[in-house]
Amino acid sequence: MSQVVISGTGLWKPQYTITNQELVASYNAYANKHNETHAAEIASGTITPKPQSSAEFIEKASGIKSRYIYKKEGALDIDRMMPVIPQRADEELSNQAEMALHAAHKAMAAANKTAADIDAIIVACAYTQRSYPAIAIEVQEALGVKGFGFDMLVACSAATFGLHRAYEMIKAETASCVMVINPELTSPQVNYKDRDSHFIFGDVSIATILETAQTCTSDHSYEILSTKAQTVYSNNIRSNFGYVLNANDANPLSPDQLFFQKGRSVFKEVCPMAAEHINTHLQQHQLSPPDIKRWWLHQANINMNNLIFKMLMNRPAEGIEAPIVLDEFANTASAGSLIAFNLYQEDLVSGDYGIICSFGAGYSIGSLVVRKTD
Ligand code: CO8
Repeated sequence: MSQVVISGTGLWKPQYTITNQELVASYNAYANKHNETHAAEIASGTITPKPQSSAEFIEKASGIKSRYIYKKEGALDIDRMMPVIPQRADEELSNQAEMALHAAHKAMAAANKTAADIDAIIVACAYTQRSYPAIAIEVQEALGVKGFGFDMLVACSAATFGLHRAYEMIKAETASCVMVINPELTSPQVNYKDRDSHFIFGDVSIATILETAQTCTSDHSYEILSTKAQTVYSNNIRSNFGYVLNANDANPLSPDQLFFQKGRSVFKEVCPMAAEHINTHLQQHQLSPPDIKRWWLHQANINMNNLIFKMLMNRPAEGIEAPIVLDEFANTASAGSLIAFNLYQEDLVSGDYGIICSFGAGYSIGSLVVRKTD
């Protein structure tokens, strides 16, 4: 059976950023105005005042200093607290297809591939902006790729689960070269009026090309030894937004329809699950944590990554052993581990082992054990 390799990735960052300081200044001004407007209800105890946010808390609790945002206008406006993304006509490229194409072109250049080489496109992310036609088919059309494309949603693990599907398709010989794209447009689901979650997410797009070792011509490629997926149902991270709200007569933009979580519980429950998952996966290849040269872990919280690394290695990570990209990107839903892979892999040498691992909403955990090729 053919060896499957990752032959190239492409990372696209939006042109706009929001620092913690900017975000907190806007939220605090919004909270002050809200509390002044509702002073009487607050005094009578019918509503609770909005608490203040803090840039220091955000950095210490999460490792996040800044985030990219697809459109900045509106996100910091205290009378709106939501980016302005004008609706496009059906004939125009959708926002997510546009984001996907930026990353796709970079991945194709890194892997030395043209549209004619690609058999299938998977768009995998936490949300797609519409149900159909699939964003993947729109991207396929824009690139001129023959074959097929489909979208899949697995929240934080959409990217790794997308890579699993691509790996299996190549192994099954239903495709020989597959591009997985994660256009994570998270900002429209962020509740910028909520102190506990307004800082968590950023927008980004990343694409990864998988193919058989025989066709690979790129400078840096990684054989995928195997993939491993796990899901365990949890209500601790939820997004209730969906089409049935129409029939529920519910407000699709009310806070309980946007992203919300019990962050402490997620932290406590997911860290041991992820550590055990990684250990089990490595054992399948007679490997143990010290054999791993690079850990491209999910990027939700720096303290989670530090804890998981310590659970596996009994020591803190050094240098770029388990790179953190949260400071620049924040949590980019499924894209985080692949951003870390994109930015921190070229220095590895032939035979070095690495692991890509996502963990989060669902709960869902996905991993790939890889080895740098000759
Ligand atoms: N400023 C100041 N204080 C704050 C702030 C703030 N912004 N936010 C919270 N606090 C307060 C709390 O209210 C609390 O106050 P008190 O003690 O009075 O109750 C205090 O600070 C401590 O709060 P926490 O215990 O909640 O703080 P933590 O240290 O746990 O940090 C985190 C909070 C950062 C949320 C942390 O728990 C965490 O990151 N947990 C892991 C979460 C995780 O992995 N989530 C997965 C996210 S889902 C995902 O990755 C993909 C989903 C799909 C994409 C969705 C796109 C929108």
